[in-house]
Amino acid sequence: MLSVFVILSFVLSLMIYDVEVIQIGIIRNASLILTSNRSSSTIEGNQCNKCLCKILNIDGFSSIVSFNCYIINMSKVSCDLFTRTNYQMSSDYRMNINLNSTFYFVELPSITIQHAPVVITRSDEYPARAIDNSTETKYLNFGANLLTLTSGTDTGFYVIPSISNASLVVALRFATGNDLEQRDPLTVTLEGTNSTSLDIGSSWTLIYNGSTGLESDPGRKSYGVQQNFTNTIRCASYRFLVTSKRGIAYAVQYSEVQIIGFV
Ligand SMILES: [Ca+2]
Repeated sequence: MLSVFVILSFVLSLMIYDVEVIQIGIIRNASLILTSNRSSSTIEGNQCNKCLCKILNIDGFSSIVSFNCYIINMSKVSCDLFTRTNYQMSSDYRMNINLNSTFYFVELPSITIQHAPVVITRSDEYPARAIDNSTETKYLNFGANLLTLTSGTDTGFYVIPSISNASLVVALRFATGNDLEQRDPLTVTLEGTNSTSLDIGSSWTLIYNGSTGLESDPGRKSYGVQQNFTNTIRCASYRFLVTSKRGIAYAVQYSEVQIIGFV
């Protein structure tokens, strides 16, 4: 039987996770005290990122640049929200040690507030940019959005190849983004499924767990070494998750991913 060796083309599904608010930095176990003009908001939820959601859903609060997030109990946090005006009008800034608070600096994206829900658009570096056959475009994911070695890992995307519903993948190839080699993914998992449920309730089978072929930096907007592997599992859909990256950076990025195999 003649097998056709192809680079699979894809119908993109959707991203797994992406963060639109830029978290510039945090100071743990601390709270900032200003003498005047601060607004406080109590959020029902046990995570400080609920404060970010609250900010983005309040019209007129787009100038907020920092906040304290206090953990009240397991199910409730409280946030003090600070604007640039707060800093300009206050003559007293104090950073207090506070084991129940984390202090956040944030930069909000340009947002468009419609009736509902809030529509947030910031960049065109979404998952489809990893499979548009151009190294001029890239997919970038901040993940937890901290300046660490692991930020952006455990993110990825899933795809439904349009060329076949039972393809056999035997190789992959990654290409780097346009800047910041620290963001290059170094290792990745590739999983497959024949389920039609690709997010909640999905069930994935591991096909490959290893290098992206970018250990040796090929330069910007360039392909790494093709990674060949043995696989006998035919699948309808695939999922990539980045498991490590080259250096300390806010995000993971790559300009192209090719899944190579048989139909
Ligand atoms: Ca691309």
